[in-house]
Amino acid sequence: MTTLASPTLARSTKTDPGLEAIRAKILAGQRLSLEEGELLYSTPDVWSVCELASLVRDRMHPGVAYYNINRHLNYSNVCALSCKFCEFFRKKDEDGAYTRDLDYIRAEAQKAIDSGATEMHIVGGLHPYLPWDYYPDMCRAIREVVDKAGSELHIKAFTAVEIVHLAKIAKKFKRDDRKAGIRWVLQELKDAGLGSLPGGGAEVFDDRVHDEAFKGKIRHDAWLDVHTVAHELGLNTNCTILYGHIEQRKDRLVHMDMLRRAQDQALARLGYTGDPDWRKYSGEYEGIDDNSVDAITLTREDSKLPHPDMASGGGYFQTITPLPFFPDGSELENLYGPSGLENLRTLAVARLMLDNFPHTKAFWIMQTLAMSQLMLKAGADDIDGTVVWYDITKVGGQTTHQETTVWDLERAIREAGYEPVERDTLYRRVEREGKAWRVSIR
Ligand code: V47
Repeated sequence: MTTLASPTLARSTKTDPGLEAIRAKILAGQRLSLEEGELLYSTPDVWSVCELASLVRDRMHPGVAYYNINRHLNYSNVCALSCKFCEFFRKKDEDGAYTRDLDYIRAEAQKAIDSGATEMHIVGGLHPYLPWDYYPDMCRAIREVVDKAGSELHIKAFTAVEIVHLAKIAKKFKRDDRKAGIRWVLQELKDAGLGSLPGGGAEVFDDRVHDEAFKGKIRHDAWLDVHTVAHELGLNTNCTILYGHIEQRKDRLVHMDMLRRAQDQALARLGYTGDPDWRKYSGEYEGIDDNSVDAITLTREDSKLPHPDMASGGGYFQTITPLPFFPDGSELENLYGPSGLENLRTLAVARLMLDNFPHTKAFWIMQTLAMSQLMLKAGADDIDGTVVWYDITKVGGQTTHQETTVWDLERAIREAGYEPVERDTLYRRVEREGKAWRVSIR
């Protein structure tokens, strides 16, 4: 005779008493150690992990969840690299390879404005032949269209990987002073209209995984350098973690750890003060070279979140977006990719470990809108936007046209129990009358 409940299910419905010490630290707004992160991953009590993440998320963003009206644009899928996890890239003369000219980009900017979008999110492959000028020209072309329309459109563009590539093709890259070339590129792009950096290209900050799955791409130190320089220039940035392929859960935790240390530094630069005593309760600390700044957490009820309109301006990480690996069409097609519960857990762990990140995003394109709804109760406060075109992953046989409506985004958020808030790229509330919009400062 078969029993109804499997042992695994029965176990997962129990509350794990081992999480109580972690709960106490979370309630006190204290930083969790890597060992505590490992417990969040190993406990069968995944629902308590989600509940703890939800508690933190609700403290930081009571009652609301964010979305935006945006368009993603991939200017070229031609890439000098051949990352094993990537299904997007093509070689220059391969079938399906494309590179958009500036007229195409102008037309996309016009369509974005016409649809009332507040953001264009632009990334591409590491094109071996496009000249440096193409990139600032692309930003300027968009700005011209926007100015002519008397409108506004935030350009969130170029991953850290592309920025280092641009420093090389602009002949500004020096091995002995990497940051100087990065600074030059970012300043030029900022002057041309770049508003912030997306979080792609981070993958997993681990050398073994790097060498096996995305050899040739920049390592974690260069990725972090790009974001640090962007912060120093007053640009806000975002970050991702690509999980569920050949990495270990421990690698994900180290990745999160490096990100929060980089954010400590960004926040300290903006005048936030940290907790000099955190190492006393955090145990042995590994994973990042620079321990010179104290831990700064933003998860207490009275924590003041960084905001683009504060006196010092921007210059910090806004959002962590965990990206679940999709094997289809990639060189790692033999792998399964993460399960639904692993997606929920990783989102929740990211919310709990990245205690100094204002936002946690469930990117609906990769998580599905249905799963993103659940993630709003597991730590996420943002589900990204209307998107329209997306070429990097095509979940469940989708085409590049992957669009959702404001109605669907708002419905998903409302059903999950939150008030939907339209935000701009910098998380300011948007006030809208049809296609016309402006940001309101709160
Ligand atoms: O960098 C590539 C990932 C990223 C696959 O900053 C894959 O707000 C899963 O970074 N399966 C690009 N993921 C997307 C990205 C992003 C998306 C939404 C919002 C933001 C943000 C950033 O997609 C790449 C890579 O890590 N990726 N191939 C794959 N097969």
